[in-house]
Amino acid sequence: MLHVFGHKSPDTDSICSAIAYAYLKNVIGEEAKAFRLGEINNETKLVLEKFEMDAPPLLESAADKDVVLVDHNEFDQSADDIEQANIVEVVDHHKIKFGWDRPIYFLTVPAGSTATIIANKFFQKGVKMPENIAGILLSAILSDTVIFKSPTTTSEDKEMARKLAEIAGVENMEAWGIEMFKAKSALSEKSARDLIYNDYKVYEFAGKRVLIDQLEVVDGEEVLSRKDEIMEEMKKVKEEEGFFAVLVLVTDIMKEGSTALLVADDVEPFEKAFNVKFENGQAWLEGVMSRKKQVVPPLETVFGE
Ligand SMILES: [Mn+2]
Repeated sequence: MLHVFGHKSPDTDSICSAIAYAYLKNVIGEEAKAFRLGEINNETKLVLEKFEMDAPPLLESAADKDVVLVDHNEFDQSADDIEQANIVEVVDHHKIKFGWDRPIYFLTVPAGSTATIIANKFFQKGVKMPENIAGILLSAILSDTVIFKSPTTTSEDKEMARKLAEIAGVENMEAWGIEMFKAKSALSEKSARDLIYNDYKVYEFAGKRVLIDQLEVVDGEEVLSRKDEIMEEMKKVKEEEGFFAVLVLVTDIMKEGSTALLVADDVEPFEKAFNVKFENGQAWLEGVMSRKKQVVPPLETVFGE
């Protein structure tokens, strides 16, 4: 049986793409089941409730299992024992950072979400899509593209979203998207540590490990009023894990930009990458909505990778 899962600290795209792809695999005669690599966030919870679907179970171990990776291709972001698994396929929309010692299916499309790629597979194969699958795939597209505001958005994302909305009976995509982001922004009850690990990924830039977390919010002030507490915790996380830096992006989807909070051994590469000055560990990054497209590439350039 194929074990289908997205990245750690799962977002809506990772969960919904895994569910939909496992469904498609079963329809075309390959036994498959969706899994998750961490807790479901508030936004994904709302999506699954709305379309009446269960969250996939937590994957205990990937070792010796046949696995399909969706929405990621970096081992750092995958199951801890991913290198003991038998990876048979990858479907992703991130930069390729993958090597394997056997031939596999590897599908990468520079789309705004993995859900766009999975939706397209249904249509290409002529597989009838249930309403709830269309609903969760649509939600994943809205989530990853920040309701089409992110510069990662492609015409294919919009085209797939339109088709999915029709099948799912979602009349106002924008309104549903904002409802989702409001659920995602409900962060007030979270501890500072949970905020840092809310939607984080660990990257390696020229051997330096950097944790980059993103909080997509409808109103940035709510989180930023807790700046001191969050920065204290960022320092602790950095020390405990031996990171070169911990960067928290508070992305304000209405103002269309991000406040960056940074604790680093050296701030200079970050200032250079984003062309800003950090004051008390804080800087405003105008227009920055996408970690993948606007944050990671300039850091890679500066760190010389
Ligand atoms: Mn994604």
